[in-house]
Amino acid sequence: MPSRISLTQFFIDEQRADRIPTDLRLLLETVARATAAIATTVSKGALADALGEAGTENVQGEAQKKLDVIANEILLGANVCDGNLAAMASEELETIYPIPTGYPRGNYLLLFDPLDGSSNIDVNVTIGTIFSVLRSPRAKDEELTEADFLQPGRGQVAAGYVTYGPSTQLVLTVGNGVHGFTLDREMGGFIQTHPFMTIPAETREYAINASNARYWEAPVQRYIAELQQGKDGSRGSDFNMRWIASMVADVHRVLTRGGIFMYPLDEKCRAKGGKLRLMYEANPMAMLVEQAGGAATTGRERILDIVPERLHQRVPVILGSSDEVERVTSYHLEPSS
Ligand code: AFP
Repeated sequence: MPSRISLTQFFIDEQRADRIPTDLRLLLETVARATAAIATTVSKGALADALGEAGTENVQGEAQKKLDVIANEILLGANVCDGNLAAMASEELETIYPIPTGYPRGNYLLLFDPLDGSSNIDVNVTIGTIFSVLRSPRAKDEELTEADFLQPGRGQVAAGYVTYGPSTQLVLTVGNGVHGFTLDREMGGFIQTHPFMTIPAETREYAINASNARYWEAPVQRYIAELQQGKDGSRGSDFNMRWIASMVADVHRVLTRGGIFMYPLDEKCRAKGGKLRLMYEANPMAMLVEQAGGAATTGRERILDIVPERLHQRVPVILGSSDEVERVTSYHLEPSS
């Protein structure tokens, strides 16, 4: 067995190398502990009465599952009192959640999708939590507004996700590569199992919801048609397709063995700007993918350069192995597109 370090040891090493300050380290440890608690509930499933509908809707008009609500409450509750945050924002909350008066305030903003892949909860397929950390632009005694969160993703100081699958894995970056950790339930903590994850530039695997094919724009139609023609077409090689319908699990596969993941702009989601949320889905995943040597665009621009206009803004997402992302992006940028 290779010798392995705990998440705490990893953070201490990063701190000693001056790559993260103490307050960011403590914040990320709190997030990790919260996700371990979510993992416990996820793994109990029906035994914890955690499956099924909550009977409520979130701000996006989507029916909430019980686990959406439970995961959101665990993350809010764990992070409210540790003194490292100025405010939080969640897919499940209409607006921002400033740290209430009476609790110490810190220097960071935490954004999260508490439970990504809700449609997979009841069928026992991998789901996850996605998070992003930004610097607060305000002094600790100043009130925050939603506008303080609207920073381009390139300003993230940390980003990560946790997959609740056959094992629970935390994948994160603080700007020095991407590191994967597996939850050891007996020891009660995360252990580094995947140091410096990298995405190969080339791939023969793609992920897209093909049932939307008739709504896609011409560059996506062209790209996917070429992949499907395989070795009989211009690409001269066969491509395989996978679609889990939990972004967190599809991106985890890309980070583990390469691939391209796409939720592009289409006629179905054009009015909303895309399907996936910029601030707590696309941005953290784009930072992780770029840190792992991959690329992430909307088809027309780098995701991390987008200046957000709204907290719950949606964007098209194309990310993964750089050769493929660059190819499909170049199709979008051709003058006829
Ligand atoms: P939830 O936010 O409801 O969990 O939706 C999951 C998701 O945003 C993302 O994780 C998937 O990639 C995508 O939706 C799946 O969308 P389709 O239902 O169109 O396959």
